[in-house]
Amino acid sequence: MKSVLLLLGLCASALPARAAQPIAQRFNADPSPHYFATARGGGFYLYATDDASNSGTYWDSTSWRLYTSPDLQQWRDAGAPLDVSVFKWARPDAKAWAPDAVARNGRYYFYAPIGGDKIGVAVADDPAGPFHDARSDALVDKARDANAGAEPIDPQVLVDDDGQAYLVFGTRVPKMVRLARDMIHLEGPIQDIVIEGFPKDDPKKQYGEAPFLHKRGSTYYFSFSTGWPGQIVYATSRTPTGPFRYRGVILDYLAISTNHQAIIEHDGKSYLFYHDALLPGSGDHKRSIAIAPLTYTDEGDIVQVKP
Ligand code: FUB
Repeated sequence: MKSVLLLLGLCASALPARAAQPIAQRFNADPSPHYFATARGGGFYLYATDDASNSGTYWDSTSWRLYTSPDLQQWRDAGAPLDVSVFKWARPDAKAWAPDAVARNGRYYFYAPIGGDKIGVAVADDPAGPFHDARSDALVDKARDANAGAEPIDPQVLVDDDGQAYLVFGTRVPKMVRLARDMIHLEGPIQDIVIEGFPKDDPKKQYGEAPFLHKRGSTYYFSFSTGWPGQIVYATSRTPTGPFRYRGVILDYLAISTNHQAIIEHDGKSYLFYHDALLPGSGDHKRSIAIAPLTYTDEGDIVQVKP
């Protein structure tokens, strides 16, 4: 463990000196990074949309990809821990988009948008799988659940310090719902997330997709993409449910139609994961995940990342 921490210290200072590098030579997108302490030891697990297996004309891959790393620098392609066939209720050609994962109750829960109108939850004893459907139906279903929104995609989960888990998701209108302690049932109604204070002189500052809720100290940070193409921006609140107040830009527009971020903190340092067009042959549907150091001012503002 000590050697992992030492390596992290080294790589955190090394990250700013490098131009943006893809974490793999395989197209991937929509990062969901985590540090998981397993029985085998601790390590980073990065779940992703698998752009390598899509048609190149749409985000129509049907499986997710996993990458692992001891140090955030060297990444190993750990294959496809699951695909949409895990969810028997999903159409076989359902699109597998931006996922998230959470360690809880000694197990690993995987939240998966399926086909643009449902979110499924799978569970495994190991972060590399095998995963199986934790229910026999969707966790969120546009046709079943009130206020699930037009497109319930991009699920992300924050487990707060008091143990309450919050699922955020959605396109164009950000949504939030509490999860039960078993992590596989909704608790209470799905609510719209309110974001106040968007700059009035910029109509493009709005919620698009890629919701991500994280906590630093007693502040809740809600980041998201403003659209297509999108900037990654953020808003903050003193409570997990908001309302959130717009604060600023984390990552400017990239030469790509989507932008999707995740933020993790490890060993006292923060990292922004995002995707960009970084490999030969890149395009809107062939993206690559990269990592950048993320810093905060003394006032808690996020310093804009310039890859
Ligand atoms: O990968 C498909 C979609 O593109 C994701 O669900 C969005 O967040 C955008 O990155």
